Amino acid sequence: MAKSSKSIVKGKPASARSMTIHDQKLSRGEGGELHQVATGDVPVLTTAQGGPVSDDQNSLKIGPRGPTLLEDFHFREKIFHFDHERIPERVVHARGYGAHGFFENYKPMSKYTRADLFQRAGERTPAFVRFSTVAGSKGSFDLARDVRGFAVKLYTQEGNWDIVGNNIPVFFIQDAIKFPDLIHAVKEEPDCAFPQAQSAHDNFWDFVSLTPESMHMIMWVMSDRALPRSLRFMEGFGVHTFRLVNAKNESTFVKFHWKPKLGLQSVLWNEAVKINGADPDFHRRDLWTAIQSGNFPEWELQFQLFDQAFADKFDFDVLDPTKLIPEELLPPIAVGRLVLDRMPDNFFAETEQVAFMTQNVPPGIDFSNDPLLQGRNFSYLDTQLKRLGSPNFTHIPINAPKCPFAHFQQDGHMAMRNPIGRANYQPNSFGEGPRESPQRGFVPFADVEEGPKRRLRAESFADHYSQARQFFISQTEGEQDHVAAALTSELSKVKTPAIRERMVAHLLNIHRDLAAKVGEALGLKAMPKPADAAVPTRQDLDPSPALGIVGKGPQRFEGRKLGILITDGTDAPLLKALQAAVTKAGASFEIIAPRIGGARTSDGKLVEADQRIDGGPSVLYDAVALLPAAEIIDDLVRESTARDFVADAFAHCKFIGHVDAAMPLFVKAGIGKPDMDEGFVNLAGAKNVAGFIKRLGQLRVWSREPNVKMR
Ligand code: HDE
Repeated sequence: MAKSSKSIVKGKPASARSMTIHDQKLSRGEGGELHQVATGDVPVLTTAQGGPVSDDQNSLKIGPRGPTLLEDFHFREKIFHFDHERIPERVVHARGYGAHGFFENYKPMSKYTRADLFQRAGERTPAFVRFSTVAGSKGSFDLARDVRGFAVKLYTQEGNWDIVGNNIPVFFIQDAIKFPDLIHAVKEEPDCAFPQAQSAHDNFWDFVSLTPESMHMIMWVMSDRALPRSLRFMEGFGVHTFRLVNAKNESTFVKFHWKPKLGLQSVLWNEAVKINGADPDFHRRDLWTAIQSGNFPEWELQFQLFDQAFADKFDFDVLDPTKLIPEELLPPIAVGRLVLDRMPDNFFAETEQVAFMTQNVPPGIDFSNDPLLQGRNFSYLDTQLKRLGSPNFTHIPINAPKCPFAHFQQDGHMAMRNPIGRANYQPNSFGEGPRESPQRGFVPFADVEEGPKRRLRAESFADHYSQARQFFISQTEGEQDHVAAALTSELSKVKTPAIRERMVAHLLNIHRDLAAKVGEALGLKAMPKPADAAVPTRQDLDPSPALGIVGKGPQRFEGRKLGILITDGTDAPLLKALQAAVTKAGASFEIIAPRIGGARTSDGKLVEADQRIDGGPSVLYDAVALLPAAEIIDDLVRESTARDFVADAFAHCKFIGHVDAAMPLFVKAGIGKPDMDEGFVNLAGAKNVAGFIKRLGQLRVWSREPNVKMR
């Protein structure tokens, strides 16, 4: 083969051709490649063994064109390490994002629990939280219709306590033995390996339509709860019934709730689909930005406390994780607050390697017999060995307790903490090492259990529809429409007609109107018979307003984001007034302009843009303000992304602040004068700006929804 003339090294020696970029001295090698050479205080690059490296641009070769030599230990080590950078992603909840913070206890809870973190008012316990989606892989998008994981690790003085919860208070299944089936069904189908991060396919709906116990959870995942606007605007739930145990060994049942200080908020499905394209990292970027800018998200921990006598009043079983206790019947009490105030230094080291385990409980917290929880207590330890590769995963700083600890466990892969001294066992007669403590140690609550050993589902777990119905009737009309639309859209992706029908048969047991709406939207030729129900649906359960989102809106724009579209010539005083008012409301804004370099406003100053208009569609904002200059508007209406910006904001029921000059853009986006409802606010004048900000607290113009028919 002829030698390419390019491969023959010509040129002057490296030293003759040096340059400086960003204060870094760079020099060119003989082949023209750039070298960054350590000078002054810059550390010298080394191998993992500590050996200084002379050249990190070229592998060792015979002559300039090879072959490469096996002897090149630096190359071999670098590639070897790279080849092993990945660890298995979580089998569920693979995509997640974590943050550090603290839990602050409001008042002593010693009446109910001896757990140390609840004994003193104002005491802070370090915390790490990881939020996640369930079905998608690590690289999937944030706005999947899915349950969100809400896993909290509290580094208490009596060991780590993990509350490994979700943003939905119930679950799909009642017994842990069904978990692999559920997850196989929802994840991508094994032959074609799609769809990614979506339940809208035959396998999932086949499984759930054959599993009536999942119907309550289906109502939740088809509701707006499965499309949170931000991880900061979600509730969290421990799901199972747990126990609190006090110093007298008395037990109280408890359900854990996390309530976001900024209130709940979700996005519409059409919005979610577009956000996933515009910014697949929408949720993690939001959390990162909030924490980095000092707006620390906060949740209140609340307990629903009850005893056996209270539990016995219900037809359902408090051990059944497909049921909840309505907050109106048992108001949760506030216990403390969780604040997230620091992002991890390194995503892999902390968020990826954090190992949550339901069985991590301190003395004073205990389990119930919920069969799902019992199964989880087995699964989480097992999964850590698979993912982190060694029983020493507690040696990784994110998983290590922050209280003193001592045991005789030793050796194994990557052991970092090795026992010192002679006795690595106990009892020993050398007086070495730790000893058990009947007083301080964890003593399981001594519940009395008896009964035949059988594979059985309790009859008290048999009502699968009553709480599903209660959830549905607790939603506003608009939210009910969203549930119907989500079911229609998911089932429309199901290819097997029998599965669609089977689902509608279940819906008939939940709510006839819902079933009728979905049946019609699917184009069913005839309505099926209602599914066989082990227990008839209770029609007498009252709506529980706590289960909705819109009805308990925060009535403030704090923590939300306004998108402000500007052009050259935008009214500078108006822009400044708007920016100041948004900031004062505790919210943020982004400037969107036709060019990323920014726009020159009416005062001749250049205002930098955060987004070019095609990269900052209105789906990324909670509300928008359109401040184009009249001279530019003809150019702007010709840009389809500008028209989409407005059309989407309208269709997604967002508040739209504007100047008169924006009118042609509305017309081009198909929004006529009669469509301009109370969500349109003319911003001319400072008073109007204040009025606009006040209205933004409603978050959306829900009264517009029936007119836009956005499904
Ligand atoms: Fe999980 N779950 N799960 N789960 N789960 C895992 O543990 C499992 C369940 C939840 O951010 C895995 O470390 C079984 C309910 C969260 O790292 C695994 C069953 C709830 C996270 C596992 C359940 C959850 C997980 C995968 C049925 C809400 C992410 C990787 C009995 C109350 C934690 C890992 C994080 C993760 C098993 C059901 C929440 C395989 C067997 C119910 C938030 O161990």
